[in-house]
Amino acid sequence: LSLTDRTTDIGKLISSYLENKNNLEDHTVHLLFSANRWEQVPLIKEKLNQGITLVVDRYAFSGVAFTSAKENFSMDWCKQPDVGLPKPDLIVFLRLSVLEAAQRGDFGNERYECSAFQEKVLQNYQQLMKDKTLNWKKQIVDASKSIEELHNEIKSFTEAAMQEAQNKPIGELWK
Ligand code: 2DT
Ligand code: MG
Repeated sequence: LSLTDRTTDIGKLISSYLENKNNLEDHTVHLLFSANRWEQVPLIKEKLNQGITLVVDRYAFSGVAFTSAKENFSMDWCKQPDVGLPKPDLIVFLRLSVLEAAQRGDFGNERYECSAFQEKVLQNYQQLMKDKTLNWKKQIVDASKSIEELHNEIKSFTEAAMQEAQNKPIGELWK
């Protein structure tokens, strides 16, 4: 499951913002990213209640890390719209240096894809990872490996988390 879902009405607004085709006020776009998650919560809950494991890209952590990299946005303010979202059972940070990311296809075409901003975002992630109420995978994963290697590595430690989550109710994020 990909969050951001760029196909909904809200997702399309976000997508053109990221492609620099429109401009949105900073608070507004932050709230739209959050709304884009909330609109998927019924589906997320339905799947989880069917016993389906969801692998979600980015989620609220990117919301906070990216917006609070802008001037005059506190991390606390950035978290509020996402308070109460389904809480992940495990969060994995995949680390790629800005240099390597820049060498990958298409880097630089979208908003936020510039090195100085990405460094600020990284610092915000490091701040978010200190939160002991969340199950961050302690070891940061080196994302420069091949897809196959990454798949195997991530699979090796997610199976335990999946087992553990099986009989637990869905938690609430940052609440
Ligand atoms: P993708 O490359 O994954 O499509 O992300 N972003 C993402 C935010 O600023 N706030 C959010 O809540 C989320 C989920 C990160 C495109 C860019 O959107 C940023 C990169
Ligand atoms: Mg992208």
